[in-house]
Amino acid sequence: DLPAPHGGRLCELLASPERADQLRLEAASLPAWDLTERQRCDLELLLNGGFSPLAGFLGRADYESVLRAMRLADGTLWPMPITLDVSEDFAGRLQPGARIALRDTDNTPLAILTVGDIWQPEREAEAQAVFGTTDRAHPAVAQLLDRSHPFYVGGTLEGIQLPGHYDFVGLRDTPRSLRGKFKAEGWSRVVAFQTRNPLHRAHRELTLRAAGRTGAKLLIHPVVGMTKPGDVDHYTRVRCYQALLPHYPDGLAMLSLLPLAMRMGGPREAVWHAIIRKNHGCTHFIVGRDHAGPGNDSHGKPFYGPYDAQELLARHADELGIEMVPFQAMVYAENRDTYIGADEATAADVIRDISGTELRRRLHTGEAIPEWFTFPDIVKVLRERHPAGRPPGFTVFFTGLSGAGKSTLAQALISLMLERSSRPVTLLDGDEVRKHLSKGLGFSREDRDANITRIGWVAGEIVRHGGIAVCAPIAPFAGPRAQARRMSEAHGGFCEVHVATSLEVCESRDRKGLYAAARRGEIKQFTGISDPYEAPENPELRIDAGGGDPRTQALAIVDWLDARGWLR
Ligand code: PPS
Repeated sequence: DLPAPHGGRLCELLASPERADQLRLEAASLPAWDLTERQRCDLELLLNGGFSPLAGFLGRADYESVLRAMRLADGTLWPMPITLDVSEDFAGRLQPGARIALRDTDNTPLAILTVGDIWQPEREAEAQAVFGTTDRAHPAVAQLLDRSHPFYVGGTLEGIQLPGHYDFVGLRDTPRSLRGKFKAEGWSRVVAFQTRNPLHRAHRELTLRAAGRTGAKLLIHPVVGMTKPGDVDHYTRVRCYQALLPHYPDGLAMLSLLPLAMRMGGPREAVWHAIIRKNHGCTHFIVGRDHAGPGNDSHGKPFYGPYDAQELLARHADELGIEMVPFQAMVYAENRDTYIGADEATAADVIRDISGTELRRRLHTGEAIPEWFTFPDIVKVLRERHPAGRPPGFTVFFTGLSGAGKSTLAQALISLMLERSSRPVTLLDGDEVRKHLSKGLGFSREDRDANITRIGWVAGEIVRHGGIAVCAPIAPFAGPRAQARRMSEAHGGFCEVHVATSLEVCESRDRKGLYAAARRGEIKQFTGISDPYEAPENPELRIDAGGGDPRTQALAIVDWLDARGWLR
C-alpha cells in the first residue's frame, strides 16, 4: 500500500545481467561521452527509477513542454528538464538513431543512449522558464549559462550498471530497495524530509511534529549528490545525521541518502523533490520555508517568496500523489524552554536563534554552542571538521598588464605575511608557472585560459587544505578569472587585486624589452599592444603601482585580509 510511482510504474532502466554483458561489449566500439558530475547524478536516478516515468534524457518535445507547461509532452506533471549537454564537436558526430556510451569518471560504461534528438537549446530562455531569472547569482543559472555544453542529446537509456559509491554503502538506496526496507518494517505511511544541511534540534522538532501530525514514520532523506556551492560536505553531514538518529523515539526514523544533483530551483524544485520521494515509496513530503531556495539575487532580493514552493505544490496536489506537509520554521522560545512554530510565538515569547553564519563563527572561534540549539554529539562532528582557531585558506589573485608590478607586490605581500606568522604560502607567479605547470603553453586565448585555469585549480587545492596561494599572472580574460575565484571560494577566501598600472607606465618601464619587441611586431598577441586586457569590474582591491612604495601598497592588502579574519 505504498504509493504508486509517478506515471504508474517504476521505470528502472537497468538491463538484465546478460543484456548488460552484451551492452558492455557494444559500448567499447561506440562514441563515448564522459559524464560530468551532474550528469552522473542524473543518470543514477534515471537508471534506478528515482526519476520515473522518464525513460532517458529528455527529447526536444518533452524538453520544450517541461519549460513551457511544467509537463512532459504526454501531459504528465514534470518540473525539471533532465538533459544531456554535450560539446558542439561531439554533437556534430551524432545522427538520430546513433548509440553512444555514457561513461563514469573511471571510464566504466554505465549506460548506452539511443539518440533521439540533437539540438542547440536557448539557454537564457531555459533559465527564465525554469528558474524565473537569468541572474547568474542563481547557481543553476550560472551553471546553465556559463558551464554547460551547448548541445542537448535526448534519447532512451539502457543501463549497464549504476555509478559506483564507496562511502556509506549501507545508507544508499534505490527506490526499490527503500520500498523493500519500508515493507520489511511494516511502514505504510512515510513522511520524507529533504535536507542539504546539518540537522539540529529545530529540525528534530519539526520532523517529530510532521510525523505526529500525519501518523507516519519518518524518512530523513538528505541529498548527497550536488548541493549549493559552499555547503557542508556530505561526509560530515552524514556523520551528523547518524548522530541525530538516536535522538528520535525508537523505530520512528530511518536515514537514507539521495544521490540527487540539486538545482536550487525553489518552487519547481520542490515539486520535483516531492515526485522523487513518491517514487521512493513515501506518502508525505515536508515543505518548509523557502524550500530549495538559492538565496538572494544580485540586487540582494530573494529569488523566490518564502512560501512560493508550498503554493505551487498545493496547486498540483491532486496530481502529485504524495501529500505535502507544509511547515513554518520552528523557533526556540527561551521563556518556555521549548520549540514552537514561528506562527505560534506571541509578544511575550523570547525567541532565540543561531543562524548558519553565527554557527560557523562559533565553530571558528571555539565559542560555546548551546544545547538548546543542537546536540553535543553533532557539535563534536562539526568541531572535528572545523577546528576552532584555524583561519580559512585563501587566495590573493593579482591581475594586470606585463610590467604592472604584480610580482613585486606579490613578493612584498608574502614577506609581510611571513613576518607575522609561519602559515604556508605558495607563490604562483606568471613567468614561473610557465616554466613547469604551464610549460609549453603559448599566448593564444585558448592557452592563456588553460594557464589561468591551471593556476586557479592549484590555488583552490591550496585553499582547500587551509593554505595561502598568491597568484600573479596577467590573466587578461574575465571568464577564467571568475572560474579561479569559484575554485577558491568553494573552500575559503578569494581576493582579486587589479594592479591597474597604466599601459603608458608599463611600456615606459619595459624591463624585459617586450613592449618594444611587440611594437616592432616581433612578439605577436602581446597584452595591451596587440591582444586585449579585460580590466576587472569589481575587484576586491585596485592598486596603481605606477608610483608609490610597494611595501605600503602590500600593507593595504594585509589590512584588507586582516579585517576579514583571514590572517588570524
Ligand atoms: S597569461 O595571459 O596570464 O597567461 O600570461 P602569463 O602567464 O602571466 O605570462 C605573462 C608573461 O609572459 C611574457 N610574455 C607575454 N605576455 C603577454 N603577451 C605575450 N604575447 C607575451 N609573450 C611573453 C611576459 O613577460 C609576461 O610576464 P609579466 O611578469 O607579466 O611581465
